[in-house]
Formats: sequence, structure tokens, C-alpha cells
Amino acid sequence: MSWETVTLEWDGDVATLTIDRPDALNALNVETLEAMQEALAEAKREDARALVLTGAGNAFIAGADIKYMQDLSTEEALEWGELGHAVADAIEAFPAPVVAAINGFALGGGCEMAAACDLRVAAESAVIGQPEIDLGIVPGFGGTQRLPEVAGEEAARRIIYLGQRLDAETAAEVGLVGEVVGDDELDARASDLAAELAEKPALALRGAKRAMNQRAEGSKEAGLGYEREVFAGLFGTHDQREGMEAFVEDRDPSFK
Ligand code: DAK
Repeated sequence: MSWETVTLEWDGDVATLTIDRPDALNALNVETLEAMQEALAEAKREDARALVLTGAGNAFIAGADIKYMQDLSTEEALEWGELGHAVADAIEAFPAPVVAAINGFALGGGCEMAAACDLRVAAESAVIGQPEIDLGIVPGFGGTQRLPEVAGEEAARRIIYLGQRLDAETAAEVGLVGEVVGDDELDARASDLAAELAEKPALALRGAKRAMNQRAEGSKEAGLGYEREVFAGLFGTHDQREGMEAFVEDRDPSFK
């Protein structure tokens, strides 16, 4: 299969899923999320032993597509959030380990997709964070639930409440990424890590992943459901409309 904004390439048993919408810094729209779902399903069907998630050009994923989101109604936002959750869940539940190769901006929905991966390697120029608060919304692709698991409660709350964009070194300090490498070394390092994982006993590795995911399950379902409600409820508010309009018009927002 082939898609306009996503590619799936193979090196032996290792699949690489690349978001390929560089003109929009790989921002996620409906088409791209649906393509990601299909590509993940294909990689699963073909029994990938490890998967690398990355972005084309100079970005990993600069977030959900603000131009698409700006006029969504609450009902539309609910559907949108469900699609994003489905993709993040598919990454998290992918049978083999998923490595995020963070090659630039991983903001908003991009940070959330990275958080759904098993391991994160960042290029030294990467910028990672959750700027949604300054658009008048909250993270909606799982960030309120997964970020604390990955980076810890305090760091996650700072990132989400303050809309922080962290450089790669700072992201590593709080545990949001596992390692930082030179920009030119990222592809090779992510490939090496994925290849090393692909050489491990597949059943054991899958079992370890399932068991570790189970640990985090707890009340996450309830949390995600709550996140969907909160998220969608913000669409149509003054601050959401103003925050997104200001982004599109390239001016400072004026919040209530
Ligand atoms: N959406 C749409 N377009 C984007 C984009 C985005 N998130 N990020 C960048 N672009 C586009 C820019 O508009 C520009 O397009 P053109 O003007 O050329 O047509 C192009 O990509 C290049 O961007 P810039 O010219 O801005 O490039 P710079 O290098 O100057 O700046 C930047 C790069 C990443 C710092 C800047 O583009 C930026 O701040 N982008 C927005 C980052 C951001 O706020 N991301 C979080 C998005 S919100 C929900 C479900 C999910 C979500 C929310 C709700 N519900 C269910 C309710 C998720 C929310 C998010 O992810």
C-alpha cells in the first residue's frame, strides 16, 4: 500500500514509518492519521520485529494540524480526538517495540505520538513539548495520561501547564527522551537500536512489552475518556478560537 503523507520502508525485519508532510512540518491531519493507522496495521501484519517512527525533513511532527482544528465543533473534536487516540493506542499496542527517532519539532500531538512509543532517541536540535495551553486547549492525543508515565508527574505538569518546548538535552534530563545524539547520527542510531531490538527473542520481547503496558493500564481508559471530554469541550470557547486564529494570523493571542 502507499499513502500521500506516510511512507513505510523495510530493512530486514525493521519497519520505518515516516510522516511525510514536510511543508506543514508533518502536522497531523485526518488523512495522515488514517494513513498511519493503515501503515501500522501493515507493519503488524508483516510481523515487524521493531518499528521506527520518524518525520521527513526537519520535523518529527509539529503537532495536530491547527488549520484543520481551528473551526471544529465539540462533536467534530470528539471524533478527531478519537482518531488521534486510536493511532497513539496502535503505536502503544504495536506487538514489537517502537522507537521514536525525533529529528526536529515534536510538539503537541507529535510529543504525544512520541510518548506512545517504547523508546525515544532525539537529535540534539530537536524541540519537544506540549504547547496546546497557549492555543486555548489541552493535549488531546493522550498526553495528559502518557506524559506523566514517561517524564514523571512534576515535569509533565510543567510541560503541559506552561506549554513548555524543551530542547533535547532538557528533555533527556527529565526522562522524556532516553538519549540525545548529533543531528547527523540520528538515523543511524535509531536504526541500530531497532536492529538490536529485532535481534532479541521476539516472543519474550513482545511479552515484556505487553506486561509493561499492562502495568500502566490502571485507570488510563477512564483517564483517556475524561481527556476526550475535556478536550472537546474546549472547542468553541473564546480561548480556543482566539488561540488558533492568532496562530493562523501570525499574531499574539488575547486570552480571557
Ligand atoms: N498545524 C498546522 N500547520 C502547521 C503546524 C501545525 N501544528 N505547525 C507548523 N505548521 C505549518 C505552518 O503554518 C507553516 O505553513 P505555511 O505558512 O508555510 O503554509 C509551515 O508549517 C512551516 O511552519 P513555520 O513557518 O511556522 O516554521 P517555523 O520554523 O517558523 O516554526 C514551529 C516552527 C514548529 C515553531 C511553528 O510552526 C509552531 O509553533 N507550530 C505550531 C506548534 C504547535 O502549537 N503544535 C501543537 C499543535 S496543537 C484535540 C485533539 C488533539 C489536539 C488538540 C485537540 N481534540 C480532540 C480537541 C492536539 C493539539 C496539538 O497538537
